[in-house]
Amino acid sequence: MALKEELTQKLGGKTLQEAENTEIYQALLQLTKERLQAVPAITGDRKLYYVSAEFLIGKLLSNNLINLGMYDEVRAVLAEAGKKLSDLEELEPEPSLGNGGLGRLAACYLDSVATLGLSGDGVGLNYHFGLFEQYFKDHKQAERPNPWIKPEGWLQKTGVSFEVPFRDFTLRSVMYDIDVAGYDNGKNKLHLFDIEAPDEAMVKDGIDFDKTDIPHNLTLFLYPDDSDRAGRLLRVYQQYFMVSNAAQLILKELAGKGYAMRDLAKHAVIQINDTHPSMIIPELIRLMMKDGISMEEAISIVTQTCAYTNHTILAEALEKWPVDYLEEAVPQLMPIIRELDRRVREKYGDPKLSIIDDGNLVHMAHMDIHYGFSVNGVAALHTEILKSSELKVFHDIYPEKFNNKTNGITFRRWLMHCNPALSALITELIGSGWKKDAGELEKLLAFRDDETVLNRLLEIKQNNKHALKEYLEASEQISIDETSIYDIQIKRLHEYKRQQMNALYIIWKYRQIKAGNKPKRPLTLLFGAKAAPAYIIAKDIIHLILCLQDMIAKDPEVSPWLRIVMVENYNVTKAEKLIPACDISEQISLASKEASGTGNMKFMLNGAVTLGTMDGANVEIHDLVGEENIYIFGKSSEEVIALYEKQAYHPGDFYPADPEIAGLVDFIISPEMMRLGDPENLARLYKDMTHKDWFMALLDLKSYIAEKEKALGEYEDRTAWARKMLVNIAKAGFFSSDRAIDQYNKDIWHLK
Ligand code: F58
Repeated sequence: MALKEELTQKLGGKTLQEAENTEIYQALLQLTKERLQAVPAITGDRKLYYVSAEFLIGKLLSNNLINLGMYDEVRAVLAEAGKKLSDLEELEPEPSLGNGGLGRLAACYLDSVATLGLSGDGVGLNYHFGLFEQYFKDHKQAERPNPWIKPEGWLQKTGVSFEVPFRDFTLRSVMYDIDVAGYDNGKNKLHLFDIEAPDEAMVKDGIDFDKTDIPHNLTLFLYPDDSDRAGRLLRVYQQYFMVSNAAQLILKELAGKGYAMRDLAKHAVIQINDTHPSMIIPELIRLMMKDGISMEEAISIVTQTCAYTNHTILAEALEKWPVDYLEEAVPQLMPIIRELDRRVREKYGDPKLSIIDDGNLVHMAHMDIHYGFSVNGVAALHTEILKSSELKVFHDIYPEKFNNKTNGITFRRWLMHCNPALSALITELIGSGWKKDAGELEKLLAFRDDETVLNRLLEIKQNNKHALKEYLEASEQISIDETSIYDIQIKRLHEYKRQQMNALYIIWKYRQIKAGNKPKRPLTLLFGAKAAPAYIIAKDIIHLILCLQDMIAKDPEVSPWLRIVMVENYNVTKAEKLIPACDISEQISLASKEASGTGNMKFMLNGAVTLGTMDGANVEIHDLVGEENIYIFGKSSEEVIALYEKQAYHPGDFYPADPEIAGLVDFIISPEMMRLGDPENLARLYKDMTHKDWFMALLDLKSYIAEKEKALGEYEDRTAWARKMLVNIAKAGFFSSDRAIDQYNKDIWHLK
């Protein structure tokens, strides 16, 4: 049956013209689910299990339509009836199953695994209220639950269920599945485990709930507040629940295919996404021993099955669980972890390599490295830093385990879906081969001096900027000037990402304008960021930005030239609107601290020019596009690492020593700011930046301001700028997640 007839049938005979958008959305959802069902499952003798605490999958309707090859037809059928797919998309809730880059990476990778026709499923948890929903009140972040699960969504309840034993009780699981269709290929699954009796009603007063009631709270939130012991214990319960289910599922599927447990490493590979799933190592060993396999052999099998991806060099982000937490929640794992540690100590005798340290902390990453066969970083620089400093002692004994897999993004979502006009232009210019082989984007370089093409790029950008303006008007009641330059920083709020340095630029610019130095063109600085609810300084930075936003908006002298917008509840859906509209992409982390970044890749692919440090994948972007197509500033990673080693960075060298910098920092606690904002928050942030500044915002501030001004100036040569855009798009092919997954498969997974 033709698509249009099928839709009208689902509308109970109403025509598309007659039906309400909510009805059409339901009909389309049904239809898409049926089509998904008909897609053949990808099978294989060897299978990948990508285990992750986060899968930031975003809305799925358009993504599925694209991958099923129905997108253009659906849009056409709707358009014929005067309806827009984008209006229907608004009705879909965004799953709240992730926090930042790590979770979005997992989602891009599932898309590419299926697209390459590889057999591989995701395994995670079904958080009912997700991370949290952010809203702003009194210039501050506040949090509420994000109840994203609706009766008619993409989740399918399965009959699969396991028992997960804890010290004081056993929980039974329920497995939900989401289909993951490849682009023009078969399908895999995302398995999300839940507890049997989650009690949503226990959450009150924002995101507060009884953290000790594990049988009813385990799957309520992703990353529940870990500022107290109960919160940290809850995270241990969550992690074990996730990996015990994953391990049992993997062994069940293995047996289902008729293979012996001993053959696990031949038929399965487990990618441990950061350390949250690390307990899968002792859990698998435990389950194998229960089945009669010796510990010796179980350890060997598991070591050949597990591979670990590291996403950070921040010491405080590398998980270490106190032994007594594990004894309290999952005592059955402790004898195994102790034995794993004993073997390491016996063999190497170096306490730096141990799994359990002298303070009785279990280092999850250490366990992964000893008892996995692969350790990968997520960008070239990051992997080098792991090898040469953070994990050097491990690299010395296991050089063969270490490898780099520079991150990637799926172009289906981050170009075809979010920027249809640019996709269409690219296809018109170079054909559609790039959709399957992103390297073909380089063919665009043939148009670098073609004024017509360059002008069309500018025109598409302008239309996207207009669309963002309208979106912000409708969704946040904020009005921006579409003739201004859009400069965007969207990412988790963290001091190392240095949103606070961008805020100091705002203060600098504000004072310039006040002093009569009007820019050539207005500037709009957009932010999107959630702060972890217990991360005080991060929340203070949000407070500073929101105060600046308000102060400038109310200043008739400055507001025609400068606008600050912090979008509320930044998520994948908002990223899809912001990125295609961006002129300047802010990637300004302190060099050596951003493992990779993936937003940087999404921006370049959509024709934004990067303003950044030589950090993470920015280094690779720089090498690909060349000096003249990127704006680089700040100290190098070597310089920064040396400063930390010698403890040679003192904010006092810049504050109060440098009067220009001092003037900007002092503004944070100026009378006008203190009147507008909360003096406690502002004073705390001021004190932190002047006495601690752990991520060295003051160190790079002046070169940052200078480089940003340079970019804003060069923006005025519109043709030259459009050429930069074109080169960035043309060189983005390397950052396709299809390339990344192909490398994972060739070097680590060996599927098919
Ligand atoms: C991110 N990590 C890295 N972690 O920061 C980023 O450079 C990289 O591109 C990305 O992973 C993908 O490799 C990240 O998103 C988290 O969200 C943590 C999860 C656990 C709590 C603390 C934050």
